[in-house]
Amino acid sequence: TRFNSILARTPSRSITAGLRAVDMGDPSYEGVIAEHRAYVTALEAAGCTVTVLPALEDFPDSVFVEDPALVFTEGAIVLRPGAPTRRHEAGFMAPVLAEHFETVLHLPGTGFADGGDILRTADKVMIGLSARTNAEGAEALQGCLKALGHASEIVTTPKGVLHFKSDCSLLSEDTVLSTARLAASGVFGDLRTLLVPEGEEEAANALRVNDVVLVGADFPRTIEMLTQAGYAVVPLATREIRKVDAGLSCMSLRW
Ligand code: CIR
Repeated sequence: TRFNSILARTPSRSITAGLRAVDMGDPSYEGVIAEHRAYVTALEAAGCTVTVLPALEDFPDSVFVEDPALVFTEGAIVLRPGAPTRRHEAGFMAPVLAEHFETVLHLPGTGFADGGDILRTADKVMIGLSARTNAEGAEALQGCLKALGHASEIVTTPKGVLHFKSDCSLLSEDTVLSTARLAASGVFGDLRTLLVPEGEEEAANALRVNDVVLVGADFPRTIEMLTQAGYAVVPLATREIRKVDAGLSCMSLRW
């Protein structure tokens, strides 16, 4: 799959109050802005047109646009984020999606689903149950995916991992980059898995865009492994966004 279009959102000053499981200190606003700017530049260099939406100060985590929606060339789905402080981000995404897609579906019911829990592979969409995505949300999402023509499968995210995709990313049609703990759960079946070296678990949230793979610059052994395997790696700074449990996939919606 090649991507042409991308949605992103300028980080808000309130990003310093972003959600995190373990407090390693607040991220610096200027630092996050710099990381975001380099990210957008890299996506443009990969051949995509990037629309950068205005910051939403009332929503500290709103820079992470991957979570409130899910997009395909066939249409978009407005999700219902599992974190109470993030729930209204979906309402801000809906009109934006309407400008870009003919078909915009809304997750029915009252369940929760975060985009960070959703991995698209060559033949299906995997939905990871997590503290943010519950069974009701995942099942409702399966209905929306079916309407857009996509088969899906509900799987489990390892305990203590924020999102399914915190621990994996798709590198090509048949290859997944994964942490050892997630791969060990057997969810990937026939897919080839490349494991991130121990101690670099956060590098698993990489982002393949067209001919390049964006990888956190703090993970030299993962960068080396992917380079050896023939991937064109673009290292990007993630020091600040990591303080609020984010990685490279979280900051964009791609189709
Ligand atoms: C959160 O806890 O929701 C944010 N601080 C981080 C979201 C990361 N999103 C993603 O991995 N898709």
